[in-house]
Amino acid sequence: MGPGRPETLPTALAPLRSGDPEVESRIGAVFDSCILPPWVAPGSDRGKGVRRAVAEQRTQETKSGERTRRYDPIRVENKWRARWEEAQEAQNAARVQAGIDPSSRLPDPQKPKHYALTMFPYPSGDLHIGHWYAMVPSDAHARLRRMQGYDVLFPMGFDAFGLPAENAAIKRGVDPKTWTMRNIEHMRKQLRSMGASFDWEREVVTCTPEYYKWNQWLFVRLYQRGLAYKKDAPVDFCPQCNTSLAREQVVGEERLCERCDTPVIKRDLYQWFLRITTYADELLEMDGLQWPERVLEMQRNWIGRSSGVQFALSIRDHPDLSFEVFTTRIDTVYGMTFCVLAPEHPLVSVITTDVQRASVEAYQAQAARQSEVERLSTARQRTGVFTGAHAVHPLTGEPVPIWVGDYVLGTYGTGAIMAVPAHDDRDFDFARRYGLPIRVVVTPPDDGEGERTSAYSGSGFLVQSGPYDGLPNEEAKEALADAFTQRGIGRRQVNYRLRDWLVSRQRYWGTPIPMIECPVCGIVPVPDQDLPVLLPPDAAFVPTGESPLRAHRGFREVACPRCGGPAERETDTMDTFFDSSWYQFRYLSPHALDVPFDPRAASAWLPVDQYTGGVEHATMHLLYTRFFTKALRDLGLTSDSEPMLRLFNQGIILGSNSQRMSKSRGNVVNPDDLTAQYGADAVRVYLMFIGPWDQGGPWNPNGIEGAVRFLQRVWRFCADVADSADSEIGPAGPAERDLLRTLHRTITAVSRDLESFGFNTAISALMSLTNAAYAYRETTGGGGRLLRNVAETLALLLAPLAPHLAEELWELLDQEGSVHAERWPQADPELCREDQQTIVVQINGRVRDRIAVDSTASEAEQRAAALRSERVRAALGGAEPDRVVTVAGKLVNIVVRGG
Ligand code: ANZ
Ligand code: ZN
Repeated sequence: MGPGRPETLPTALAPLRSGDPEVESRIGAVFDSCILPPWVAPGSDRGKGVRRAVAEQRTQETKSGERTRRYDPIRVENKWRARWEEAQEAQNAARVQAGIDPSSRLPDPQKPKHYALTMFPYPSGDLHIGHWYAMVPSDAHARLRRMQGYDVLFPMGFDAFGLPAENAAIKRGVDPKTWTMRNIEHMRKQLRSMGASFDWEREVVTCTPEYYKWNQWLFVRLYQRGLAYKKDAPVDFCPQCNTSLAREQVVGEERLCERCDTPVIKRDLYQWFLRITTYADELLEMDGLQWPERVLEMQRNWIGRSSGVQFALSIRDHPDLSFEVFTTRIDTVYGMTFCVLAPEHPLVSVITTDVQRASVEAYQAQAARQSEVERLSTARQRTGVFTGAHAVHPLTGEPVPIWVGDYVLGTYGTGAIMAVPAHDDRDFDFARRYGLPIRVVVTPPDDGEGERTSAYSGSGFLVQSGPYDGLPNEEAKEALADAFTQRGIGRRQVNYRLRDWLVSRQRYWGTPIPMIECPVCGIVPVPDQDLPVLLPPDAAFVPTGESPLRAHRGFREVACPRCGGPAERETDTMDTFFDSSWYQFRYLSPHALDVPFDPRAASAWLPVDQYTGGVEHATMHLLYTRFFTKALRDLGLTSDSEPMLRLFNQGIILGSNSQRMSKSRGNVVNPDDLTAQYGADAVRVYLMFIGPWDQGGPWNPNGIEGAVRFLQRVWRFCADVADSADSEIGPAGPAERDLLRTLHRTITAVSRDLESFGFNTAISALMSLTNAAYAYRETTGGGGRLLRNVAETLALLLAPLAPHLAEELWELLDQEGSVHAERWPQADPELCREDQQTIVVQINGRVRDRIAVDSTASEAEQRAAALRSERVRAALGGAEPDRVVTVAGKLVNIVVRGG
């Protein structure tokens, strides 16, 4: 638990009661202890003098019109950003003086650490409103943690390798590096305009040799540990452009090449893989992770562990041939009425009969153009074609027709299935379409008679299953698995959907894979002292079907590090997800020259305490980085097993017409324009006010005006408070107590909401407080010190949300130092409570107790409180009251007959 939480406060204060003289002194004490510096504490003449002087000066300024009565966000924000940067520089300089490298400093041992990480952007050139929506609330949360006393690490960088840079190079003739670096330059400025508290001295840019050298170093370590290997694997390939394509370049259902609209085909290439499957089971352990359940569920599905039985089917007329199938429902084996091979299954061409050959081959060609996702889509019709061949049922010896169908994937299980249409939806559809028999072998809870309109996948008892008839199907599963094992025709098997991670890209703009192939020595990693393998600046991008680096002889031709003979460099580059799999480590010592990261910094700062970013990364990035952390652990580089403890996924911000923002829809909101017009704080507050952060929502052009008005109102209120000389505290009446209660309840609510990313409700609580303060001032016309307390607290509570304005208010209220260096305010639970009133409790007319209840308590609540009283319960001695009479705010009389 972090410091500054209300729970940690002592609660030894007496309840406040109407007319209680205690109230006066209690409120007085609150004012005394309110967040004023000592020199303006009550009774300090010096403070009074200063304050009076300041007030007079302000009045002068106002009279002479020098001081505008409106908040000017642009001027103020520029002023504070400049000051913050100065202060940051000064702090860094001081650290350097003290022998500490600010970019790799360890957490302050006096404070709990908090590593706040938000997904780093791709340097596309322009920060759009979605970036703001991702980063601003993350910044607000990091700022809250700082004020709560944590030593916060909040870095930022650029995920700078990737396809768009290369495409820009091809399209515009700029080289990818120039394009990327120019974009980064621009985006840094935009990020600064947000007023976010990033630790810029820790910035990483993944396309710099300083960074990617360590990609290569890690790649070699993974290779040495057997976690990286090379094998033939299919890629999407455009026969027209003569190049392999990245997934993003294959568009639409028809799977066309993005550039020329030619249907994409699969081609085998010799490529690098990372053995993420080694960690499949460990990746399923998610106990300590405070991540959204849907992300965990997506990861579980992606990993897709399933246990079942794998067994062989022999083929009629091919005595020497057989194929294996994998099933999770061996209990339904008597219901197998056909089986299906994936179109790419090697046996297809061998067993297909001459009559069927033409249609089978046409089907295979068409299937090669589909993606796996499409093949698995439940919306699609399941299609297939008969091979003309038959398998033999392993238990009954009956012939089973063998089909080819693209709903069976070549890459999962054995690439072949036993089809049980009565109990599997996919098989049911298929059987219906092609008129194949459907045999029920597990009885549904109803009688199972009559024609079925869908597969039954629930549990039941076995029928038409020979010796297994009558067994509950779960038992039959075990019995059949045992029988197959004993008879040597099958075995229990666990399968995963997860595949090893294909990291080779036939692309230029990525980290060169640091491997050399020698005709004598085979694959030889580039020795550490030769790292980084630099990306040559002068490579051609003309797509040739191979990696652009292949055409660069100076890069490709190299002496074998082992035997010195002529050898070739690997010319593929790494998937950019490699870069982002460990960037949270590099932030800890971004300029380290001889290690990828300082292990002391890693053990002090990691794991990340709060990660924020889009849910679109649920399976790729978020799974890869978990895998990397485990691999780094096994390489002895870290002691952590998980990279990020808490994860929050923000929603998506839509156009004002509730559609996704896009240039073609004309509903794009440009944050630069908004910031120039309204200031960053207004944009920040509006974005956080739209709705719950995980839900996003449509942009409302009027909403931003509302945010502006709110900030203006807060400023005006604080400016007025600053201008008015402090009046002594008057008699503390109900109005004062109400405002004080609202103030402390607001502290509680805002603290709770900001901690749990409830920014919208936090802001509305601050709006209510502002309204309450205005209303109080209007009705009472006074309350200088109380209003000052409110103003100061408002500045503190607004600091994470509207950091510039809060800073300005803090200065306006004559406070020293930065508001962001202040402690987060703490609510006094006693002041949060309702006023109390005393109620007399009688049993049969005799007074038994006096209890305190909230003055707003209903009669029912008073009655309940009376019945809870220890004394009353003792006097009742377990007897049930016959009747309870309540006089609101005064008396509860309990009537017990015969009592
Ligand atoms: C017979 C059967 C009967 C099946 C039944 C299911 C229900 P999970 O849980 O995802 O592992 N299958 C096996 N290999 C496949 C492949 N390469 N492509 C498509 N489907 C494949 O799914 C395992 C089940 O999916 C297996 O169990 C198999 O169908 C199918 F009432 O076998 B079953
Ligand atoms: Zn060699």
